[in-house]
Amino acid sequence: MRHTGGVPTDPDVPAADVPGPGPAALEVVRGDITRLEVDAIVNAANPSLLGGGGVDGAIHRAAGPELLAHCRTLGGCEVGDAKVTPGFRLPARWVIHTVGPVWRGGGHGEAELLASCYRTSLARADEIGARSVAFPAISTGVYGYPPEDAARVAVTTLRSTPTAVERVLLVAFDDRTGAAYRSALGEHRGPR
Ligand code: AR6
Repeated sequence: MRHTGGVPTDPDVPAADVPGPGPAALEVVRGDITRLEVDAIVNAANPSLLGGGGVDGAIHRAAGPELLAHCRTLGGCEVGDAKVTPGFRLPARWVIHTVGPVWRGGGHGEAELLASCYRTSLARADEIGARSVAFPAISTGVYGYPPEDAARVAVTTLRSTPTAVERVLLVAFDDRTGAAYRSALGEHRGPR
């Protein structure tokens, strides 16, 4: 018999408070992903995996040159896929590098490719046994994906993907992204 918080539940009747298959906790945090003490951080990389601007540049700077040396051995990464490296000098033990789609108006499979980034990153996190994972707002910077649309894809995909990851941090580097996540999560903050 299943137990929820010490209360016995009928195994044949799904309890209303049984969470979905996704991570138990989805939290919005403001700031620099490279500072976070989590098991794994996700990088919004490009197909070469050899570094770039935005969060990718920040992660490479903080991790040190060993990261680029390691990435050179990986043979790049397809859009929607993800590959793992150590975190080297980062507080995070691992970096999960994923490649988001470039926004081309929304009619070129962008949403499915972005969802695949979140799903595949969770799968990689499960492979390495990560329990806490921080995501940047993949594709919403240089790649031009509208933050509100991207936040909906992120939240919907994370909530519906079976995983052993317990805690996901959605890292907002700016106010617009933070608001987009709160709205996608169904949270509302005071009159503004
Ligand atoms: N911590 C958290 N989020 C950050 C940080 C940081 N330190 N720095 C930027 N962001 P982007 P993309 C936010 O452009 O759109 C690179 O050159 C940023 O404000 O980093 O997927 C790669 O090599 C935005 O909300 O990634 C690729 O060529 C989000 O991270 C290309 O950019 C994503 O913006 C990928 O573009």
